[in-house]
Amino acid sequence: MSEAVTLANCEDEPIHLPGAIQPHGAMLAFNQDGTVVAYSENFSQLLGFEVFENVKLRAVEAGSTVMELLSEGLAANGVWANSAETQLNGQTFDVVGHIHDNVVYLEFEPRPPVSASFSTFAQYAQRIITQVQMCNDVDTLLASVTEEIRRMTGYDRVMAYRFRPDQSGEVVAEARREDLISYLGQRYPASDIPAQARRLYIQNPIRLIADVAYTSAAIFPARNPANGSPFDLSFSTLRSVSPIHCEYLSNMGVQASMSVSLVVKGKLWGLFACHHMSPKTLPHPVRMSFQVCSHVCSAMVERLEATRMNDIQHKAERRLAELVRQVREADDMLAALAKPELNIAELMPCDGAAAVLGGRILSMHGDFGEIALELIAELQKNENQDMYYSEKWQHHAGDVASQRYCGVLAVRFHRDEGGWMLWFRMEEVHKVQWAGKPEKIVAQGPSGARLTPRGSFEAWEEVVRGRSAPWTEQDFSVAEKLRLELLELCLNRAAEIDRMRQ
Ligand code: BLA
Repeated sequence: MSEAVTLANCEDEPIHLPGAIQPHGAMLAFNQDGTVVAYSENFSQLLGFEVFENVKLRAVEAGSTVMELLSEGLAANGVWANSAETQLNGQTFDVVGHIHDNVVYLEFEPRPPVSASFSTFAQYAQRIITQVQMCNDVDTLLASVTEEIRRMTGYDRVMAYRFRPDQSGEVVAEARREDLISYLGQRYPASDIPAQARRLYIQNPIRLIADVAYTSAAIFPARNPANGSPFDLSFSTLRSVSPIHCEYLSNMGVQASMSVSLVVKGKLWGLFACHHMSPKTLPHPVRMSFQVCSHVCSAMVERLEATRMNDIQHKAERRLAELVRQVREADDMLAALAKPELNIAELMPCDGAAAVLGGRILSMHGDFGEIALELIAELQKNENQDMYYSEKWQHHAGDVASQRYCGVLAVRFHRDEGGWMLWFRMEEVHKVQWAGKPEKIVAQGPSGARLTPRGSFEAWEEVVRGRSAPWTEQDFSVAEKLRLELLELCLNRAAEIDRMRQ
């Protein structure tokens, strides 16, 4: 790589072109006629025979299983992935093949000693799938799968990491060795898993890092002679790891990791992230059974989320209809919008609300008189603005406590009499607390404290300070429906009063 990777430029690091692999395996790259175009520098040491650029692999050395796998890849028309198990250099290897950009790659991974047999792993995978199918909500699903993954693989910590709309993330489930601190509930900024890494995890759902303290094995030659470009290792299982991420893991006390992505509707929805405090790999067939589990989990999450969104919408619609009836039947419209049993704050997730009409203000879940006045004075400067929202509304008045309500959604339903409904959300930082005390176990690396869980949490706080959780389409839709109902009601009432006067 031409430029050193730093905290400032890591969004631009081409992590799919590292020019090297992790040295627990070795790699060969072939062109379409089966000649070796490149090999990792540790190949002969690991496999016990030499390969040369521009020369074909020899069956006497590589064995028939590898030759057959290679022939299959060469015969495929551009899209291919398969693997095989073989004995070479006195040990068992998983040979994992794929094609990318007209290059056939074979990766050789020595089988790590495993405590359980493959049939046990298959049973575990089957159990995960059965459990997943019995879960009725996403939280239970993630909690039970993290437990099962830990039992199945023996990683010291397994977390379910869920992305939020701004691409920041949250640890939503965790199974861990008892002596490790918990990261459950912690938030991390989007930059902890930069965009290019997230893209790769959609294409290639399993990422294994065997030992962060490794010295990488370079690919030779560094560029493909056919086109002068570096080899694109997007789909490789051994792809070398970003030094920044290695430093991040080391600072957490982690020496090996594996993540499995959850992809919902084509988007990276979350990850199962596994940590180990010493070097660790998992055999390819076990990773593959994981991949199946992750597909089943993803499909289930998609279904459960769709059902949940539907339920939320139906509930909101039912509440809205009830509230509208309550308002229609009341003489005092404002009081009817703010009744303790059912009021506008119940229509969407919020930390408080206010209804305003004719100079009267009724607050729900707090006292919003002062904020409401300031906000409305601001909004009424614009004659035509009937709806306004912000996640970071800046107060000019009010005490410190009220300034935490930086999320506002405002809807006007009566122009002449200043009729407004206001919903408030608190600053998110205020609602999320860091519970662990990781400073005690964390050493600082060359990039300083930023690449530690604590530093990372603080980076997230920095990004979201003065910002609430975002308002959603669902929130806008409920607010707008109520606005239209109230507009109509106000018009009807005005018409009635007119009729009575005539
Ligand atoms: C990758 N960062 C990752 C991955 C995770 C995280 C899960 C996937 C790879 C893996 O499984 O290890 C982040 N890991 C976390 C978080 C927790 C965790 C948030 O355990 C919380 C408990 N990382 C940074 C910064 C940069 C960065 C500041 O923190 C860059 C400026 C980069 N992270 C980075 C890169 C990758 C990554 C480049 C991809 C690594 C690769 O696949 O080569």
